[in-house]
Amino acid sequence: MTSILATKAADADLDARAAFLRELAESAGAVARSGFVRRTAGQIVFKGPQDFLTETDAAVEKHIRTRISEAFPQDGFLGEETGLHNSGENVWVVDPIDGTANFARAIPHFCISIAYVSAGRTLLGAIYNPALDELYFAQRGAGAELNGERISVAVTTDPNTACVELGWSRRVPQQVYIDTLQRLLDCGANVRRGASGALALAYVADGRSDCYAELHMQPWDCLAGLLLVEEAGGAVVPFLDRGGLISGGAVLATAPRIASIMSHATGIDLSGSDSRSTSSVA
Ligand code: LIP
Repeated sequence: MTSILATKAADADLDARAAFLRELAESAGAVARSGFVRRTAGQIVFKGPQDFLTETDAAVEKHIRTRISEAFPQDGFLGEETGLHNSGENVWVVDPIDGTANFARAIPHFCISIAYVSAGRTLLGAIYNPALDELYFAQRGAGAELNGERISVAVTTDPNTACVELGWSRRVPQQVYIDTLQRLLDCGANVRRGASGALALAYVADGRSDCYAELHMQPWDCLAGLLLVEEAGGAVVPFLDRGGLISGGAVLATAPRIASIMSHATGIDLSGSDSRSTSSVA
């Protein structure tokens, strides 16, 4: 009886967090949108070569962190801009503006990415694109959705018809990136880069893209998107099982029928993943 009551209490807690997260993603998006329309070139600060920090990054992360600490004061917080606070079993992992390089140059392709991780598993993920008012949301075991409508990955079987996005950053040697790009092109894939890894993962979840690969991503860039793809029926790397929350790591998230080809072309191993679709990988 106790275990049944405990399970019901855990389910109720997660549902409450899910409702909180949906509203938080949209309120954070309103802060980002107001910063985007107000922005001027002078607001850009470089954290490093090709690494941008805008005033809006800081404002959005402060908004998110404040709301989480008010609602769930015992939870941990890991943000791209302010780092780790109050680590523990339950932690929120946040990229306030993913696609900062786009945001900094007034390109409307950016998002807020928020994941909720408990006991080493991502249970909730939200990716909100304020420019298009598109909210992607996933709860483990309950599917993935875009603006409340269920979504699923593409059914693409032929890499010659595939649209693949390959992420880039200075964290990976340039020749490794170029070699990976060459192997994907040799598969016949159309390869693009949109400079927002989180949005790219969301697009795999709803079938706009067939695969997203990046040789190193930070946890705040990818955890929400990996849950979206998994809940939408895709194959994903076991990012957290490989220590990704601390060190980041390689990311592959793909339509299941081209998963083995994409894994071979990118050199990113999908084994060990508990993605439902991995077993159905061709
Ligand atoms: C982005 C990442 C993406 C990478 C981009 C950029 P940011 O993060 O989400 O994976 O390819 O170059 O690093 O810095 O815009 O939050």
